Amino acid sequence: MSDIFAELAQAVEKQNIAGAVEKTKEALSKNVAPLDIIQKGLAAGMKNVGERFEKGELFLPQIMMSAKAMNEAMVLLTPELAKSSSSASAGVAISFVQEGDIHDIGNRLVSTMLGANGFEVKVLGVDVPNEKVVEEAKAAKGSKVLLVGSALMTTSMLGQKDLMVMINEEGIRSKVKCMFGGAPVSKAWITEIGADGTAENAAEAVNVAKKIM
Ligand code: HCB
Repeated sequence: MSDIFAELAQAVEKQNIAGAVEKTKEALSKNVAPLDIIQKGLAAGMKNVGERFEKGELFLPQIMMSAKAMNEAMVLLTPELAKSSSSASAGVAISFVQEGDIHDIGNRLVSTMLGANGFEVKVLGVDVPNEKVVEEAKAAKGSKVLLVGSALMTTSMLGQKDLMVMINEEGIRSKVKCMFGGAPVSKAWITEIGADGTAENAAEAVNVAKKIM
């Protein structure tokens, strides 16, 4: 079984878009759990890509192709994750990538997983201004609201602090829970900005979301 995970990771690392799709189909046909395909295979490959980018072994065009390979595989996996969807309403999740940031792979994973676990997910997309997040949170009044923000850059992460200030000033802090994530986000940062939680991956994000709601 570990072979298929290594092959999935390798397809992402080698920017093999068709290969990532084929290996995902193969894994699904062998009844490998969709979440394992993502976490043990595709996302593990993406992690290696990030590390090699940091060492200067890979360049931006290659990363874009790896990201495409991962996203194409996710097209197959998203409906599979939705099949196990629970019908209980865990609340409304407003999901977004912070302003100035277009990294959406992780945010999409987290959004998909929350949707498959009873949350009604509203996806705002990438490069989202805080004003838009606050507007959506206010519009969702009456429901339990969870803000699910992602930031992959140390620069865009600062927007999370601004968002916390803004929701306090707008008087909606008591109505929303705030879960932020992304590679630079740490527990210390969450405490510093007064948010409610963070998670290292999509499965943990579901647990944290349920706990803080
Ligand atoms: Co990009 N990039 N990038 N990039 N990129 C990073 C993020 C760097 C860390 C790489 C580096 O230099 N070491 C770096 C940021 C440095 C910094 O600020 N400290 C960086 C940079 C600098 C840039 C550009 C500025 C490069 C340039 O143009 N010179 C540019 C920025 C564009 C912009 O946003 N304005 C850029 C562009 C790109 C792409 C387009 C080539 C591509 C993104 C494609 C896409 O997303 N559609 C890309 C990628 C892929 C990466 C790396 C290699 C991987 C990110 C990724 O997808 N990881 C990344 C390196 C790294 O992260 N170490 C690199 C896989 C996913 C599954 O993990 O962490 O996103 P994740 O999400 C996890 C987890 O964090 C958690 O669960 C997720 C699922 O398991 N989670 C949450 C996420 N959100 C959560 C929210 C919650 O509430 C809870 C949990």
